[in-house]
Amino acid sequence: MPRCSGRPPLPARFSAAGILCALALCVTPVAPHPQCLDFKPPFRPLRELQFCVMYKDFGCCDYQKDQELMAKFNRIVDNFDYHGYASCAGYVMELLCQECSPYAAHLFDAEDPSTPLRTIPGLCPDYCSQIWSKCHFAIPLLSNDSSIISSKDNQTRLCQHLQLDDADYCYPHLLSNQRLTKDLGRVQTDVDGCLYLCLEEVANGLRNPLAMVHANDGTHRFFVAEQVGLVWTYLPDRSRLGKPFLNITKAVLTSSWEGDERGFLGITFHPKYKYNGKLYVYYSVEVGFDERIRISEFKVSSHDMNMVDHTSERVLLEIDEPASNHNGGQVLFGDDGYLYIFTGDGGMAGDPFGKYGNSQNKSALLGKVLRLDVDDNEKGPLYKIPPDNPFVHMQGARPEVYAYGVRNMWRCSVDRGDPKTKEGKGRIFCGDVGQNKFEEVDIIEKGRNYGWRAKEGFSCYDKKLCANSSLDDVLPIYAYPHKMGKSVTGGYVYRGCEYPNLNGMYIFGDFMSGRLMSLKEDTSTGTWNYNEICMGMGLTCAFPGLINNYYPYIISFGEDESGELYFMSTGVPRATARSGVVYKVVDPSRRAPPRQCHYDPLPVRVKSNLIKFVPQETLIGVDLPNNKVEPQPTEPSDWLQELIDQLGTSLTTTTPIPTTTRSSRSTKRKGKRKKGKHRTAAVPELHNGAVRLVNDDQEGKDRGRVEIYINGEWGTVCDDLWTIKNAEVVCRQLGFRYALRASRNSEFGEGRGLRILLDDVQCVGTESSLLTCTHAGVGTHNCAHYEDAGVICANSEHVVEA
Ligand SMILES: *[C@@H]1O[C@H](CO)[C@@H](O)[C@H](O)[C@H]1NC(C)=O
Ligand SMILES: *[C@@H]1O[C@H](CO)[C@@H](O)[C@H](O)[C@H]1NC(C)=O
Ligand SMILES: *[C@@H]1O[C@H](CO)[C@@H](O)[C@H](O)[C@H]1NC(C)=O
Ligand SMILES: *[C@@H]1O[C@H](CO)[C@@H](O)[C@H](O)[C@H]1NC(C)=O
Ligand SMILES: *[C@@H]1O[C@H](CO)[C@@H](O)[C@H](O)[C@H]1NC(C)=O
Ligand SMILES: [Ca+2]
Repeated sequence: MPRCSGRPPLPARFSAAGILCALALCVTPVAPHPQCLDFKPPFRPLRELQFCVMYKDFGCCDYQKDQELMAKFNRIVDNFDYHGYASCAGYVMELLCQECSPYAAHLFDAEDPSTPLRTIPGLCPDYCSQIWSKCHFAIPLLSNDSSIISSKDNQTRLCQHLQLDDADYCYPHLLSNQRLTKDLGRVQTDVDGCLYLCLEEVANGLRNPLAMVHANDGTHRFFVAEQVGLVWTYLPDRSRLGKPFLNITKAVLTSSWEGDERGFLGITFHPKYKYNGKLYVYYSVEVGFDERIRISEFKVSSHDMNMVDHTSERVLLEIDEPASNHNGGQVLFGDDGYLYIFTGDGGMAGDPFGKYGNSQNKSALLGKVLRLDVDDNEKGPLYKIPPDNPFVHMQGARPEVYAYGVRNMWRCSVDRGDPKTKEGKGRIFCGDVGQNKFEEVDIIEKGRNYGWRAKEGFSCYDKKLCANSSLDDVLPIYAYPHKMGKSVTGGYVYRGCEYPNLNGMYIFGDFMSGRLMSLKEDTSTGTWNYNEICMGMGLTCAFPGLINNYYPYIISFGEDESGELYFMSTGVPRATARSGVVYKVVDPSRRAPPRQCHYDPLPVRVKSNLIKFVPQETLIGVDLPNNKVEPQPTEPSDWLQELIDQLGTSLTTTTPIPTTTRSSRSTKRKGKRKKGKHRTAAVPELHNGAVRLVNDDQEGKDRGRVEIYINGEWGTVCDDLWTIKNAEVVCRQLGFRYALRASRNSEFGEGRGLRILLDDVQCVGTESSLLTCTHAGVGTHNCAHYEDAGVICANSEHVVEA
């Protein structure tokens, strides 16, 4: 039977679930699927939980949610007499706390959109009968589901309602189910230790995207370079500016043939870019009949922060390229503030130039890591030699040389270091492409020899040079043979905030085999342990927006400003083919606790049109629950939208609202619903801009979270600068005369499951709805649900707050 893994031989796409599985030729094993009610992976709470302590180490509740559950518990048990409390309070607590279970989505049927979200988690029959005998009187306090309440006096019926189809997952059996609890929170693997990760599509339609960089200026923009010589600006919401940041297509030498290694190859921003506007690029050019590589400095335009001043180019360095391959191409700044340049050995095969090749020849700039000081270069030379460059005093050696013996380093990166301890900070990792046997990963150290052409990986290539005792080379931290891949693409040590499991993992790939790989240092021995990376199987990647497949030609890796990891690959490795995609790497087994990874990007002044990002790739090979029910989803993302709609309506418990804007299922997006199901009640037509107040505490209809109806959907308003003027508009719209408070930071709960539709709302106070106030644009936001806005309205100025 074929194995369901993403191993080569090359399919058009890579996926663990694989094409074979999609054709149902092999059975997808059921992988445990921890998932929270907000459809995200579970996490370790930042602050210790007080109530649902069984989920204090790992689960779906942060401190705030835990406090809410405790308050709910207290409200329920207030109704109990002494005996009721003694027999039932423990059960009530257990039932409430299942919202914090790492399997909450499963327990509450959120994963299966063909059934409504449960109000009480799925229970195992034996436990259900205990509950029934000890606390059936409490059922109406726990659920408003009429069919549950009507069966509360009949144990058989009640427990039938509460049971889960999948007996493995029912509460409390799942707690003792080894398969479900083992390694919970760790990256899942297949039997061979291949790590199950997932991806998120971030940008597409790119022509051989070979660098993704950020300016480290607080804007959280990212820039993607195409081999033809274009660099595009993307905003944090992934929309792309219509005009390129840089366009040097005219100067760049490349061609449309597959595998041409020439072109625009590297870009990096000066560490002080925010203050000096400088950036550096590396590209191929033709000068007369010579092919060269050129390293230039540019400056950003003084009147458009999203465009380079194309007249500002200053050429730092040009190096003749004796052949069209092995052009190196990385430029980056080290932690020391110097510019590092990674050249190739000059090309052909076996580094044939000169007596023992370019790489071992310290008088040649090819086959090297160079280091330059480009600061204060307004007057005098464009660069200086850092005084501690290793060969400044060596006769005949080029003083720019920092390390040598490299063949064709393709993609290098600087380790940001452990977020807490800073361990590893400043190390430079590179993938060095091999000749015909081995690919290697190196850590670059000053003055050292990386072996080529004496060695390829750990093995000798030029036997004579290899035997020379003066070689004194640094061995790779990892090398792999050509049956695993034929062209390494160096990656990054993951140091982002969102996926704590990946911290310290060096993630890289292979251009030819499409393999994704990882290395993790065992700090006690200094050795690097290898694990392949697969795409998650079965439901592993079944989270909103995630996919489990990618194009196989892995060209490059990148980090965004906050340190999250991305890679770029294409289906057709030609500088003219628009089939390149940028993917974000995602760990579906665990995320950082909510709020930990929050940042506020600095504003970007946009002077060209914005092109909204439209993802094109989908999750493949996954049999989603509603496929069983009806085989014709109109769009692949249909089930998700349904799920989100459904969760949205059930979470926003219907608060009576003093106008026509009543919460109802008829507010679903048009066309997204399937016929026959979920009959909709007749309600007055909703118009854009209608608002409702949603208040999880049921305190009164004069206060609550503001939810707004726009283009067929309800969403939240999320704004850290929410003002009383805005509140006035909302309150008046709802028939109140005054706004007493503009509440921020989800005082009335988070509108989880709904989209954030408005941000940066600024009203004068007299507008007819929030839509007519200035705002960031429907659906455009840089906030999260914990900033959801609310209001307290009143008909008298003097109402005292409850
Ligand atoms: C059920 O609805 C009532 C009235 O709307 C509300 O007071 C109560 O808190 C709800 N109970 C649950 C368990 O949701
Ligand atoms: C309880 O419910 C079951 C299943 O719906 C039904 O067969 C049974 O007759 C009911 N028992 C009573 C006492 O109503
Ligand atoms: C880039 O510049 C060239 C001229 O040098 C022009 O023909 C081309 O349209 C430009 N491309 C973009 C995307 O602006
Ligand atoms: C080393 O490289 C320099 C510059 O390309 C060249 O002039 C010299 O001949 C080379 N030396 C040897 C020993 O090949
Ligand atoms: C070993 O390498 C050194 C320096 O590159 C060179 O001077 C010497 O001749 C080499 N020895 C042999 C035996 O090749
Ligand atoms: Ca080497």
